[in-house]
Amino acid sequence: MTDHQEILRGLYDETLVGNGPRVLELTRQGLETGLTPESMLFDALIPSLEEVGARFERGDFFVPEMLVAGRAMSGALDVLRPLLAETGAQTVGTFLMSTVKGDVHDIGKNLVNIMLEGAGFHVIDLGVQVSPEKVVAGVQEHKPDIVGFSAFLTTTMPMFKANINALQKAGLRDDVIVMVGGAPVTQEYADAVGADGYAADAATAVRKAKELLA
Ligand code: B1M
Repeated sequence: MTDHQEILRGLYDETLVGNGPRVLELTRQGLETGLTPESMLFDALIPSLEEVGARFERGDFFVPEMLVAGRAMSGALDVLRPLLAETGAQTVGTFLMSTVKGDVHDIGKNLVNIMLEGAGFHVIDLGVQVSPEKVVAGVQEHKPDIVGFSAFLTTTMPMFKANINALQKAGLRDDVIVMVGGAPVTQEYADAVGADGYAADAATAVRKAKELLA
């Protein structure tokens, strides 16, 4: 195995067991030896979390294992963030992002934010478990071009509709483009709740956001 393959393998394995310090060390080592942030993300870190999810579904992993794996990934993302978001591009629009009420997952949302920033968007992140009231207040304060909602659980996806209804009630729906996404979300679901756009991953989210603004 080459050094790079060993680092990628290490990143995958150590994320899987939630060894945060080792994941950080390997991320830095990867950068020092010329691995790209994209390769570390898409060839090791994300596949590892997918495996964590698969093990959780099979009953081989429980919430604590998911938690430490998630933390390990977040640590790596902190190191990669400035590199992924490096851009000379001018601001192409303002994006107000949040994970919906009842949902604490934020890694996917953060990755979308990083990619949007890298493409020149000004991103305002309201965080996780964000209520429709906070979304409305955020839109009033920041006047974004696009409002993005992430949901990662089938039980929290209905919050998309609640958020869109709240925007409607506040008279703001026609002022903003609404995008939705997250692991269980589909184009059909996005259409059914009346969102303007959907994307399955961070790179597609950037493409879609630009398309919707054009
Ligand atoms: Co949770 N969890 N979790 N979890 N967790 C999932 C999502 C799950 C799929 C695992 C599984 O069963 N296979 C499952 C959901 C099943 C379902 O409803 N369909 C699940 C469950 C059940 C739960 C709990 C209910 C477990 C429990 O308590 N019994 C609980 C819920 C807590 C809550 O929110 N109220 C829970 C808790 C947790 C932790 C806290 C332990 C931790 C979260 C850590 C964190 O986020 N800070 C965690 C983790 C780590 C996961 C998995 C393993 C990894 C998620 C992740 O970060 N993926 C996950 C399994 C999996 O996804 N395979 C799982 C990597 C990330 C890069 O991908 O999140 O899909 P993803 O984001 C993508 C796209 O979705 C898209 O782009 C992103 C980047 O490419 N995208 C958008 C995201 N937002 C977008 C917005 C857009 C466009 C695209 O436009 C606006």
